Amino acid sequence: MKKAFITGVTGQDGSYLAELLLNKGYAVYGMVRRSSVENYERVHHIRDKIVFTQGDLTDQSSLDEAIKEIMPDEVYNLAAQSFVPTSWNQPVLTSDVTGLGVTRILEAIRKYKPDAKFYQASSSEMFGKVQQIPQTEKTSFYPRSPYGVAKVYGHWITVNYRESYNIFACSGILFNHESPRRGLEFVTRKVTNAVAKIKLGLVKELRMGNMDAKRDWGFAGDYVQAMWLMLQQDQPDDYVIASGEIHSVRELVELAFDFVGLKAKDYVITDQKLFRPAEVDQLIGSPEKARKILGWDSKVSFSQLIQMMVEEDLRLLGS
Ligand code: NDP
Ligand code: GDR
Repeated sequence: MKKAFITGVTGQDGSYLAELLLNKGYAVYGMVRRSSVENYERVHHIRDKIVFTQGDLTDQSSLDEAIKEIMPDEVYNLAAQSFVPTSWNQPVLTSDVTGLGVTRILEAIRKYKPDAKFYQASSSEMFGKVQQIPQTEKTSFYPRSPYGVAKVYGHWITVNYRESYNIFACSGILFNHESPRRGLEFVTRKVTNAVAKIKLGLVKELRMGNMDAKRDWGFAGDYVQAMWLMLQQDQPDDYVIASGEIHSVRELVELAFDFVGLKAKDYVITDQKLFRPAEVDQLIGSPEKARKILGWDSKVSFSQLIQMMVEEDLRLLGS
């Protein structure tokens, strides 16, 4: 039985990836941070099937011990301080967790299980102020937040450990992917949750930041398949994972209100406090390489995704 170790297993992607790997017959080990209240919401339905180990990406010895004890065949590094606005409030923490954390886990692999295959959760935020449209594996990086900068470091240290130590290390450059399990502060979930609350009469307005920003959005359940596929290839490599479609935040908001028969203009207020110090105006990825080599494609469309999220938020709030 293959063993997989997931950091960030309590996060959106960690929960979908754990489900996928369990279905494929893997023994799944997940790293969790100690906190004063338990945080297993996204994995509660598979909690008894995962072996949890305590650790933190800022703590080398916990990573060393985890790798030494588990001796995993595959390691998926999904843990990060992943919310872009927080990276301006906590730039040093973000660099430490999201950037240096990658070196720490690679060091643990190099020392104790060098033949483990490694997946790094890189991000389209590395493209930031885009140098090419659409963005591919060859497009230069120009990050626009401390988060984006930390991810560029994580990407290159992954490439470097592959080249220096021959570790089977892959960097998946994933564009925004969402789901009903998305954190409430990210724009899609913030909008679908607010729309459901407005529909149910629980709140009266939705405060938004920059509605002109454009993103390439897909469904998290599709995107975790690409992570696994990367580690099943003969050679380690880096891949852009994207839908290849671009939509604005405004379109997202209007679509979500349309699904419940309301008009966005009656409820949305623009709030300057929600604008970012430096914005990523537009992102659109080319999934060509992933299509050709991994046989991967984004299946759930933008409109299906938003509908799924609105319906699930209505169901959750209604019950
Ligand atoms: P989430 O924010 O939902 O999950 C982040 C996970 O990291 C949580 O399990 C969190 O634990 C854990 N974590 C945070 N800090 C630490 C730490 N210091 N040590 C150990 N674990 C920690 O992110 P997603 O699931 O959306 O994203 C997964 C990864 O993919 C992240 O690295 C993200 O940056 C990256 N990414 C995400 C994209 C997206 O659109 N979703 C796109 C591209 C990249 P806890 O539950 O305790 O907070
Ligand atoms: P992003 O996602 O920064 O792309 O990072 P987010 O959903 O936070 O923002 C997307 C765009 O929407 C604009 N926006 C708002 N965003 C939020 N959160 N709240 C608002 O009220 C709001 N109004 C407008 C933002 O300005 C931005 O342009 C996500 C994270 O998951 C990262 O970890 C990941 O690496 C990237 O996606 C790819």
